[in-house]
Amino acid sequence: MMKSTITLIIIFLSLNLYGGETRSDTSNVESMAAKDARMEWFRDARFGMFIHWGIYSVPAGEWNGRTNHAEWIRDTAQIPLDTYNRFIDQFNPVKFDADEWVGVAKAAGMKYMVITAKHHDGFCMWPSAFTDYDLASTSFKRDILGELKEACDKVGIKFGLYYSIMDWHHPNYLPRKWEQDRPQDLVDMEIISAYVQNQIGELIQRYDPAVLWFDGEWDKEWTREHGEDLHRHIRELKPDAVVNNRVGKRTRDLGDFGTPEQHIPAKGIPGWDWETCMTMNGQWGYNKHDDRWKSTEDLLRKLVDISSKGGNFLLNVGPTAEGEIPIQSITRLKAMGQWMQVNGESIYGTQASSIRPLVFGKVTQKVEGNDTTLYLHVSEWPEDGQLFVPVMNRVASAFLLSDRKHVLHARKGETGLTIDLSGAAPDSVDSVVVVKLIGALELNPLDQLQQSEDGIVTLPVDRAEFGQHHAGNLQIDAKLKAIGHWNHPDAFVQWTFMVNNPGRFRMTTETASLKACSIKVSLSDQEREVAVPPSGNYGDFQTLDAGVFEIKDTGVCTLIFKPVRKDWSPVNLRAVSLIPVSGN
Ligand code: H79
Repeated sequence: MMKSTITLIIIFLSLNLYGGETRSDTSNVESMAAKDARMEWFRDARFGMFIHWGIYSVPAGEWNGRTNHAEWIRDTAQIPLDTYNRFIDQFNPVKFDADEWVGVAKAAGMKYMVITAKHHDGFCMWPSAFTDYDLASTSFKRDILGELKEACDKVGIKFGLYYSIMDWHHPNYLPRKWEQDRPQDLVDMEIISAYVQNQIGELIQRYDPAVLWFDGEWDKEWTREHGEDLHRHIRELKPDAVVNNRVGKRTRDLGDFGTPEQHIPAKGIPGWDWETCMTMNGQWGYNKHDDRWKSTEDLLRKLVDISSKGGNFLLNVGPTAEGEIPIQSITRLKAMGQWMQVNGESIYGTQASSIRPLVFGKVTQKVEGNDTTLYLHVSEWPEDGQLFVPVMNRVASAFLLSDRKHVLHARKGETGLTIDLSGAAPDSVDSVVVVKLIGALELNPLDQLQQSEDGIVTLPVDRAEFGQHHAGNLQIDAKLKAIGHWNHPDAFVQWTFMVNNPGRFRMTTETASLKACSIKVSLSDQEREVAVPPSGNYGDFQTLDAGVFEIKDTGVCTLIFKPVRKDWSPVNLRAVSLIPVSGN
């Protein structure tokens, strides 16, 4: 009697809590349960296709002899409106076949698609009631978005729309600095806000999009309040639409998910949904000269890296003005699909794993009931056949995902599990080993990087975490025992470790590089630029003294090495040491 009264009170209290969270006056605040329900498919999906297609596809990246343009071409080549508008007449994608595009996404293992309904140029890829600057003014009289939506529905792919708030055609949006066509004194963000809401309403009504992917929100004239109004409007019209954070000002409290562009955060975005969007070559829109294609291997590793950090991968294609997805994209997506066919279970519906960086590759996981399944993505198949994970659980079973009958023996040691792989890698890029654990994941508490008794902190390369950029793939060079392929200044390296004896430390590392450049070193609250002198050769290492840093408190500490953008040239990096400075 007593017990059930308490239970009732608890139920009542928690109901009341939910009630309190879903206040109707601020529709942005909702219960966790409602958000979870809306996000379920998105969290399971993990892999989607981004499509950048518009009248900017017509010039194919080339203008007046320069070949590095794409969807920004009206701005980057400073093309006057009436010149740009000639592309409208030339846009006639007779080869467009919605089923074919959707088939490519499906075969790749992608679960959703997001296509540019309107990019920054303002041209609308559907017949809009709110402007003539739209598909209806081309000679192509078909409903492109409608055909794609229908094709997606047929095969169970979620259909989403990209919409740029920035608009280089609307007379009331801000003109570009160089622009003569639209005068500054017509700028009126209330008109823009209404236009955006009208068009989003129209898109929802016509195409019922599962995702609304905003962009071009960064001009300060688009305010948080505009974003809130738009968001509320969407919630009223389509409560289950998944909306990205660029609806407002990229904050965590407006929109459903974060949108790292062209990079993969070092630790994902803990406590929030996120999606990395990325190009397959260098550009979003079609550019016939762009041959900076990422390899299938690189793309697969990025998909796995993103999954292991709890995010989605929205991988871009830029079709031609005729309506064809470039063959280079198709071959890569096909190969990714073949891998997904075998290994999809280790990607879809998985969660980030809290296991620290491991030499062999990445880890994804699933929790089913009380038990945990680990998916070990082995990209460096160990020569001795021994795979170590610092996990203390008992093992129910272990096997290769490519051959479930291939049972693997797992040994429980003092510091974790060792799995006996015996045999060759089933996949040269990423072989998945499934380990079914009993109970919730138990990490080895002593496994964290620690200060030694003499106060020294050693941060080995194989325990570094990487913040990856699209144009590169930081990785450990096994021969040099160093971090290499640091090609892009937006890629960075970090370590987290435990400090029990704080104080002042001299930081040293070893570097090898061809040209002088600088690294920004951040430790606790201190940040400093450290000059890296060239060593002359990527294999010749020299000691770099990064100076003295102070760690004030005991606890977990993060050290970050970020390139200084100016004059960046790749640096190979070896273990970092923090040595206590005497006289502490
Ligand atoms: O739609 C894609 C990009 O067009 C858009 N977001 C993705 C999803 C985007 N807009 N702005 N940015 C990305 C970042 C700005 C890049 C710029 Fe540039 C640097 C604008 C001008 C210089 C890149 C290089 C675009 C034109 C030249």
